[in-house]
Amino acid sequence: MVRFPRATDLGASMLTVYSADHSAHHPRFEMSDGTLMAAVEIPRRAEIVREAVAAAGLGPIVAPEPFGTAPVARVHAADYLDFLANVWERCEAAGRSGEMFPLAWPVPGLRRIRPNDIDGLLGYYSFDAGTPLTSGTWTAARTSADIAVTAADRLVAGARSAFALCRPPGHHAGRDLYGGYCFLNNAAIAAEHLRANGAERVAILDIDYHHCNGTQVIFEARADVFVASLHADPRDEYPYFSGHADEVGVGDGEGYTANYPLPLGTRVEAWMAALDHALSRIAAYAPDSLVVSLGLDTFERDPISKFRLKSADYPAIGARLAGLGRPCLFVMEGGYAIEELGTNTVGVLTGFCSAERGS
Ligand code: Q9C
Ligand code: ZN
Repeated sequence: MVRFPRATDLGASMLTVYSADHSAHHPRFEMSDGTLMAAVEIPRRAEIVREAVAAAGLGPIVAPEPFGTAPVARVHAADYLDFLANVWERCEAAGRSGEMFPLAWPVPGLRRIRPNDIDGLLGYYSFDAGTPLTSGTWTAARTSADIAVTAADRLVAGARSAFALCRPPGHHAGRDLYGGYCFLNNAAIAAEHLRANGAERVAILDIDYHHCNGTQVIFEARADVFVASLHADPRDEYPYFSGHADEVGVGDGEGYTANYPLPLGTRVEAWMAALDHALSRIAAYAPDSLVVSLGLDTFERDPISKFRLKSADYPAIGARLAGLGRPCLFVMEGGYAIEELGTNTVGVLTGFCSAERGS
């Protein structure tokens, strides 16, 4: 058990935005390894992080404010939002219950024409079969987005940092696609809120174990949001079809996407070297603020991941992020080693706060 200083000893404190609404999304199963397995993206994740934030005295924990549809609609297509809001009603009408999974997709060679049938719609708006959709998914995802916007709004008001305790996570979700346990792209929605409220340039640094295919595709053609990601090599790991080093942006966005695919088994030394490179790119970009997509599935005992970071490594990561000297919004993404998830998350956040005070 690694112990961290209480934030009262740290000097700096950080606001956390949290809501119990996440528990409306409580899948029992997910498709994995060719069968239905116990779901790993479960309510306990957010609760253990909330408990660790409180125990560490990181700072106040506040409820999200309802920001309405506008911030979400800057990122996601209207028909996709409509689908998510109404999908469960459609499922119930079709006599379905529990978890829903898609089984066919309009991949290249097939036609992307919106079907009427519920199973067709699930495939039309998704890119994997591993993401359970449940009766409470829309409520939870919608509040998760409000959490991100509420926390981003604190940066707009002048805060140096804030923590959006989002669940479900968001970084795999595209403009009109769900997948990877993600439905609404909370980090992208937060970045757009910062852009709409005075930030000229925003950088998103994604340190989740998996590549942020959703965040990348949302911003890849733009120069006003720089997206950098450290992740397992897509040749060997989900999401498989995105996150190679030669993906550097498209058109006006060329040069504003940076990918650091790392081998399975990567340890902290190599991971930190990639982080330093990403941070030097971000420093050169000189963003008004930084959004950190904070996944803790880089941890050595994560049940679905294969990096080897240890609990003692996370405060040092927070300190490096503080070294950028920019206001920083932390947005919760993945991390499935439930017992250590609170310790590891709060490790990054207290590491950031300690270094902020020191600077
Ligand atoms: N057998 C996030 O970390 N597939 N998403 C796992 C395991 C999906 C992870 C399969 C992993 C998605 C936000
Ligand atoms: Zn992940």
